[in-house]
Amino acid sequence: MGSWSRTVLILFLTISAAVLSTPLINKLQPDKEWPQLVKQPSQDESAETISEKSKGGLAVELVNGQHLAETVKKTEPEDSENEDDVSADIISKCLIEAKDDFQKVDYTGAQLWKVSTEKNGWRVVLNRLRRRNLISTWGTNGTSIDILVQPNAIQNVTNALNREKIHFEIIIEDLQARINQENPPLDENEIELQDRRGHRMNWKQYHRLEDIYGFLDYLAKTYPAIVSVKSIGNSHEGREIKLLRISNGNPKNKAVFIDGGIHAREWISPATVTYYINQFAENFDVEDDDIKNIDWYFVPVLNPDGYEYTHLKDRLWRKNRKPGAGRCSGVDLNRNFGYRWGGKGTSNSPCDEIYRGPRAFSEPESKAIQDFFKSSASEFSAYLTYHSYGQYILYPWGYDNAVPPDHLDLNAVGKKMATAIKSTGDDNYSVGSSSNLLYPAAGGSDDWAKSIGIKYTYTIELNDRGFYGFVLPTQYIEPVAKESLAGLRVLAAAVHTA
Ligand code: 0X9
Ligand code: ZN
Repeated sequence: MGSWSRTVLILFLTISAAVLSTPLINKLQPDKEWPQLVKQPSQDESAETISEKSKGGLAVELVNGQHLAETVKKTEPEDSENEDDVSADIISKCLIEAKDDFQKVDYTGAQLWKVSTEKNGWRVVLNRLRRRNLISTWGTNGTSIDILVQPNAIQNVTNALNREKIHFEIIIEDLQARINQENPPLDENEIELQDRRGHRMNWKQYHRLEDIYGFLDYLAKTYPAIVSVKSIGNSHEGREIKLLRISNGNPKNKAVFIDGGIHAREWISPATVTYYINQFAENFDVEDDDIKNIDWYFVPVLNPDGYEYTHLKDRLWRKNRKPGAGRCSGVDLNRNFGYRWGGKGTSNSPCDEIYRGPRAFSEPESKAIQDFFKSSASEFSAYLTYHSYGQYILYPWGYDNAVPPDHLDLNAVGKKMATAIKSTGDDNYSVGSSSNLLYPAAGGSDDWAKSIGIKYTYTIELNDRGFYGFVLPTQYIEPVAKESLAGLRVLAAAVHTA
């Protein structure tokens, strides 16, 4: 080919590429921009895994408008979450994410609003805003829903709500300011204390995975007669999924399984589960017989990659860290379990917060749980999975508005748990089936546990009480964990009488 024809060909290709990519770029409306990405010093750069820096690629993943998840109530028109297309908006968003490696997501100016859902149509309006990526939805109850509004969407969302006369109030003026205050570093005295204690956990702080795992290993070493730790699998990025067992070895014991941290940003969950572990292991001799005569299995951080990611990159990340092959990453582990997988309240779009993954148990983290139950000889009477927020004790089914045959037993025990919690702390937990009380959402670990025959299966949604959302300050760790432990004791008693 002559040099003239080559020049013409190159010119033609360049113009075609520009024309073809234009619609994608134009799709980015101003109100669909992502939160500002500002380089912030990582708390501990050295702790970042190689995969965070190079393997996964999309280290800063937004987020924007995708933050919850919380799906449509069954009375409302079907959302688009089950549709099979990944829109150009989302694709272009993912492309933008890809180049912003290494940076920490900054929520300066982002706000949390509590919006009334008293009238049926109001949720429909909110779902519309969410689908347009103007808001993301967080916790909900019967009368309101919390929404995260990015700074550049505040005006549009205000106008939309005012137009429909929907009531709302601002709960958090600046989310980044709250994030900055949430988990202050330890003072010198505490650091000295840690050294003497033999582990770093203190329930006055939210800890990194290394501290949590160090604590589990410490307990196994200190109390080998009753405590053992093993790894039940590895996450996408190769982190161990550690399981701790506490047992007096009585062959008649029933078993109880407890997990935490399925959702990365719900920090109060691993904090609470480790609090229980500490309570039982450190005081085993003087514990109630109900506690001593149960084989306890704890996985405090079922999503270790996501958990670390919330410490290092994006405080509000929910999913695991399944690499997205150049597109959005992460699977919602609580949509990936294998009972009625793929049903309501799930998405097949990798960019969604409630992405269910390509198939049931596609994720190493959920698969680890399945494998563990397959190989365990223990007889499990209860499965509790800890989340936040909203103070709920939820039992199956979650996949749709139906209840298992023994739902009255589950309801009765749940109510007793709520009463015990109320009289220990002061929180009112609501009890009911999760599809009924929250929203239908298939593929949850609770439904799967129930489906394999575990009687007392609950999702516990811990605090916030309405002021902090997922960003619950550290002074709440102890009260939340302590009152919820009262509920766990009721469960232990029920296991013995079942
Ligand atoms: O949506 C969830 O996965 C849970 N709520 S959260 O705000 N922590 O994300 C509720 C799960 C309830 N169980 C099922 N739907 N199976
Ligand atoms: Zn959750």
